[in-house]
Amino acid sequence: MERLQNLIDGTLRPAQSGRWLDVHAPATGEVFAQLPDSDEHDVELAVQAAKRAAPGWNALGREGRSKVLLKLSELIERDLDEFARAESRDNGKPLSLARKVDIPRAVANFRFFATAILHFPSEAHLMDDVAVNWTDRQPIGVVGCISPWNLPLYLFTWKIAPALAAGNCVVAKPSEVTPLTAYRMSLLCEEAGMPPGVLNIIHGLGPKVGAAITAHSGIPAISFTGGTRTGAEIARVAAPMFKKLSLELGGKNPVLVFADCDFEEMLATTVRSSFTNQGQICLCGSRILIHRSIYDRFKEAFVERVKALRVGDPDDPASDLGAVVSKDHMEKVLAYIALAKEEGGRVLCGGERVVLEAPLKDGWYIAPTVIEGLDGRCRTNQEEIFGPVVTLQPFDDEEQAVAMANHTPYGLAAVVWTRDLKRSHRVARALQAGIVWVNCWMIRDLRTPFGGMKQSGVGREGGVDALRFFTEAKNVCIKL
Ligand code: TXE
Repeated sequence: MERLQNLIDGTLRPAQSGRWLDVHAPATGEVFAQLPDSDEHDVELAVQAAKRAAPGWNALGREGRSKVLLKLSELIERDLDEFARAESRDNGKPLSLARKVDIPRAVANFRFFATAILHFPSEAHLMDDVAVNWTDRQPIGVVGCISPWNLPLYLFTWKIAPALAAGNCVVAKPSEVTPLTAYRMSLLCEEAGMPPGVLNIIHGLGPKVGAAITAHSGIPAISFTGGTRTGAEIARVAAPMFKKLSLELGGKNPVLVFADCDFEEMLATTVRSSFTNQGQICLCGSRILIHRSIYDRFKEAFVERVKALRVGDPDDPASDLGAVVSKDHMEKVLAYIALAKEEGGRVLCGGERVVLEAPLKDGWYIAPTVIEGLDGRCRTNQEEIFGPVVTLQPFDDEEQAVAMANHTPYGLAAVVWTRDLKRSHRVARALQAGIVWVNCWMIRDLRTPFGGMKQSGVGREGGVDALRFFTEAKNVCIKL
């Protein structure tokens, strides 16, 4: 049984507690590894190491730090297939998806910020002949990065890459549900030339390790991605400590399908935006709003495509969906399907656990599920399910569509399907979302601001937004 280790001060080690937690493979439900059951004592060691390493890492300069991050991206790319297999085994997602999306994006995250830091601008403001102001953007020092289980290495690196590029040292906590690829990456840090203490990875439970990072007075900034409830708990602890916070939380994203859309392109993309990664992407479109004039045509065509999706062995290239990430999560999603039926929803396809042949019969699989007939205000249409479940709702006009789309506590992403250019501008600007895709989904330019509003989060990641989050801006005013 492989035992994953923490990375602290450049060395791999078990938790101080000497205790271990089980790691499960969602495809079979079996335990395949163990991770350290760390706590505040391990976090304290990591913070001390990071503090010691920070001056040297900053002094390395942008070029020096860029070289280390570029090397790390090359090493992950060199071992892409091994990382993809590990990600698929740990998360339950199809191997094909891990190969095509998760790991290439982790490589891109390091590569992007390794070069972005070289062009990270500062500003100057000349006050005629009185004074000149320049903005000094210095690294914060030691920062905390806490990430979720749905896109494990993709989101883990999305945080630590800009933090490191900006000159900070990091105390990072991957999800205890999917620790494997963060651990595999920690094995490459020395080869990448990363000095000890620059990146520290502490494995373990959120309420122990994540909470200790959040509460530690030596970590003045926290970047978190995960559930809205956990985000609120982190904010409750960090706010009175005046910590800088970046919170990327949940979503209940609408897909608005107008009658004039390119139907075939919309249909193919909407199947993807509904069920990619078993619907476990906070950017997935879980509420599909369709103009009444094409509602029946959409319903028939969409349900036919969804029924043809294969739920199967994540290693099988023919599988469109793999397993959901944990037994608890499977039960949560199935409970939401039961709730939808209680609320009067009609299940048009899916709606149940899928039991595969041995050795996968104990794995956590759910059939892609489409539900209609629910009111927009019911819990099923208001709460984040975060699984392979979408609802269909008709609308009669643009104003009603926007009102329905905006009527949830969340505001992360939205998709608009229309050929009408003026409508696309009107609707995109009226939607309460941090990201709006028009006639596409999941096209991502890493320079763009990424994040949500309302209960979907605080702050933005990506591009200069991330580099500004991980630096402190100081205005220096010099008399001429
Ligand atoms: O979240 P959790 P999950 C959302 C997604 C879904 C959820 C799934 O919509 O709702 O996140 O991720 C640690 N103090 N997004 O269930 O439980 C925990 O150990 C500090 C949105 O994992 O919040 C894990 O490492 N840390 C996002 C991490 O927090 C704590 C994209 C997340 O765990 C903690 C991905 C605590 N008290 C998922 N409790 C987006 N907007 O991009 C737990 N943790």
